[in-house]
Amino acid sequence: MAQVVGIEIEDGVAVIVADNPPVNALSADMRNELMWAIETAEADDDVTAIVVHCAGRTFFAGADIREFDKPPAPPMLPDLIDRIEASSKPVIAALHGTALGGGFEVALGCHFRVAVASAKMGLPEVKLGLLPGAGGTQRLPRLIGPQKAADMIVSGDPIPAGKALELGIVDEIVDEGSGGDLRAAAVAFAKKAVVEELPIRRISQIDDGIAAARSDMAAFDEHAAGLLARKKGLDAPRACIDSVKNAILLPFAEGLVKEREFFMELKNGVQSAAQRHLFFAERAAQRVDDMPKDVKPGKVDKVAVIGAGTMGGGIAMAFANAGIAATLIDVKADALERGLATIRKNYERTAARSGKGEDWVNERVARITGADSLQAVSDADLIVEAVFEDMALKKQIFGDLDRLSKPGAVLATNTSTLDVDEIAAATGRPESVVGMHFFSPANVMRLVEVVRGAKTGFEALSTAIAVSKQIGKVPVTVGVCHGFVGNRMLYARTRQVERAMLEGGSPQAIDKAMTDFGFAMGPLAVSDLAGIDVGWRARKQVGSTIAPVADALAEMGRFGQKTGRGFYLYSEGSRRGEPDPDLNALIAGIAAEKGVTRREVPETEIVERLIFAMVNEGARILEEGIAARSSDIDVIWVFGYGWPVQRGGPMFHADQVGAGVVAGRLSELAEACGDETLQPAPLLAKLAADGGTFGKL
Ligand code: T1G
Repeated sequence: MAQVVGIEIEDGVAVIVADNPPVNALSADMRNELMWAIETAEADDDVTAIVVHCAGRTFFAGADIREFDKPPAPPMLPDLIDRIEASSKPVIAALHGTALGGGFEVALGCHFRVAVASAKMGLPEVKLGLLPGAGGTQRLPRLIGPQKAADMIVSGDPIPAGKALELGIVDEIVDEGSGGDLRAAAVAFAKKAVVEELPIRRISQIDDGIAAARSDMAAFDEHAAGLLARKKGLDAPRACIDSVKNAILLPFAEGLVKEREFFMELKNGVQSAAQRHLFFAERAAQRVDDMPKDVKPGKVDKVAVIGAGTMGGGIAMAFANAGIAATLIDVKADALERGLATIRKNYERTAARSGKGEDWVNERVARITGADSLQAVSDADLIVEAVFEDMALKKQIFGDLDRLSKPGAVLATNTSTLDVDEIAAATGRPESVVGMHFFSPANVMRLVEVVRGAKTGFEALSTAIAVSKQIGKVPVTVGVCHGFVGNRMLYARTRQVERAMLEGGSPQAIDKAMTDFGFAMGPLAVSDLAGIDVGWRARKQVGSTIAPVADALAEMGRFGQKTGRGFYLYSEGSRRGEPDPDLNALIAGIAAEKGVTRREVPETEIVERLIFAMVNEGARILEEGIAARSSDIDVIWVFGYGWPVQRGGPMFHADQVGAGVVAGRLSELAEACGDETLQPAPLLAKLAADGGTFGKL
C-alpha cells in the first residue's frame, strides 16, 4: 500500500497526516489509507481526539479527477466521510491552501474545522460539469442554510476562511501572521474539545437550518431560479439545485442516495467529459514541450504598454489589477488623456457594481502612469505594443524599442494577425520579441495567445507565459501565421456566415443557430458589439474579401452598436438589436452581384457549415504546427471566444461527432455550396479514414 497517510500521536491526539503531492487529491490509495487511519485512531484507547491534516501546499483539493474515467475503487468518498463523521471521538479538520470539492466535503464530515486565515474552501464541481458527490449538497445546506449553500455550489467559487467563519463553517481561524501554527492550533482545539466535553457536532444531524426552509419552499425556488438564470444549456447547475432541494425535503440518507445518482448521471454525460477535458487542457496549454527544464522566466515588476486605445488601456488594467505597475504610453496627448479617463471610468463602474469605494478606484488608477514619450520604456521589464494593426507603424515602434528598452526586456506585440517574425526583424534582438495577443476587453477576457516567433528565445517565451499566468490569464503558445489560431478559425467561420447570408440565411437565423448551439451571442450580434469596422479594417490591410456584407455595412458607416445600426438596429441607449427589414434587400443585392442563388438555409446546415469549417481550419493549423495540440485550440476558443464549455471546444466537439461524420458533411457541403475551402483538410480526412480522433493525436 503506498504510504500517503501517517498517524502521529501528540498528547492523546491522533494527528492523521496526508501527503499526496501536488494537491493531496483524494485518490483510491488516499481514501483507503484515510479509512485505515480513522479506524485505527478510533480503536486506540490512548487516543482521545483526532486531527485530519495535510502536508504540502493544501488540504485535500478534491477527488482525483483523473480517476473519473476508471472503474470506481472502494472505499468511495461518501462512505469514508460518513465513517469520519460517525467517529465517537471529536475529529478536527486543519485547513490550509484550497480545501475544494471532495476535500471540503471531508472537512464537513469532521466535527470541527480550524483554518489558517489564507485558506480558501468551496465546491467547484459544477465547473467540471458535476455536483458535489460526497455529501456536499446534503451537509452544507444543513450547516449554513440552503440558499447560501446553493450560492456556493452553483457558483463553484471558493470563499476565504474569514467568510467561512462568518457563515459558521469554520470554528477557529489561525493567524499565521502572528506565527500561528495550524497543526498546533488544531491539536489545541482537539484537546479543548475533550477537556470541555464539546458536544460532537455531526452536520448530517443538524436540521434547524433546513426546517425553516421547508416551510417556505417558494422562497428557495425563487432564489434558485435567479442562480440558474445565466446557466442556460448546462445540466450540472440544475442538478445542484435539485440535490440541495432534496436536502430540504428528504432525510439525510435518502438525499445522499439521490445525490449519488445525480453525480453518476453527470459524470457519465458528455458535458462533464467536456469540462473535465478543458480542466486538463488549460494546464497542458501552458506547457512548451521543447522548453529546456533550466529556463527560468524573468521577473516582471514594471510593464510599459504602448497605445492608449481600447486594447492598450485594457492591457494596462490587466497588469495593474495584478499589482504590477504599468506605464501607458501614447505620443498623442489627447489619446493618452482619453485612455486614462476610460481606465478611471472602468474602475468607477466596477466599484459602483461591487460596492467598492473611491479609495479602491484611486489605488487601482494610481498603478497606471501615463507618459507621452517612448523614453518611458527604459526601465520596463516587459513592453506590450498595442497600437492599431499597421505593420509599418509596428516596425517603426519596435525599431525604437530596440534602442530605448533595457537589455533583457521582453518586447511583446499585441497584434491580432500580423507577422511577428517581420516585427522582430525590425529589432536587433529578435530573441526578445514575442506576441502577446490579448482579447478584448483585455482586462476581462482570460486568453492570451503567446505567439512564438522563429527567433523568439526561451527566456522571452517563458516570461510571457509566466506573466500571463501571474495576471490571471490563460496563456496558449501558438505559431506565426495570419490570425494565429483563434482569429484564423474565426475567419473560416466568418466566410461561412457571409456565404450563408448570401444564400438566404438571415442574420437572426444565423445567430439563433449559434446560440442554440450554446454560444451566449451569435456571430453577427458579436460583430455589432465589437464594431463591424474592426474586422473591416483588418480585412482591408490584407485585401481579404471573405465578408462582403460586413464590408458593405462598414462602408455605409453601419458599424453596429456604436452607430446604432449594423446587422441589427439599436434604439437609443439599447444594446438589444432588432432585425432591420432593409438588410435583406442589401444582402440580396450583393448575392445577385455575385451570382449567388438564394434559398432556404436550414439551421442544421448553418451549424455544420460554421462549426465544421472551424474544425477544418483547426486541422490545417495542427498540420502546420501552429498549435501544438488539439486541446490548445479548444482552450483558445473557450477562453477567447466564448465557445460553450459544455461542448469542450471545437476539436473536442469534432471528436464527439466523429471525424468521419465531419469530413463527410464537409465534402457534401463543399459540393453543394461550390466552396472548395470546405473540402476536408488532409489530417481530418486521415482521421476519418483511420477512425482516429484529434484528442489522441
Ligand atoms: N485531481 C487530479 N489532479 C489535480 C486535481 C484534482 N482534483 N487538482 C489539480 N490537479 C493537478 C493539475 O492537473 C496539475 O497537474 C497539478 O495538480 C497542479 O494543479 C466527490 C467529485 C487546487 C486550485 O475541482 O482548482 O472532488 O499539470 O496547475 O494553479 O464531490 O488545481 O502539474 O500535471 O491547477 O496551484 C474538485 C481542481 C474535484 C479542484 C491548485 N476539485 N484543482 O491550482 O495548480 S471533483 C477541483 C484546482 C470532486 C467530489 C467531487 C487547482 C488548485 P500537472 P494546478 P494551481
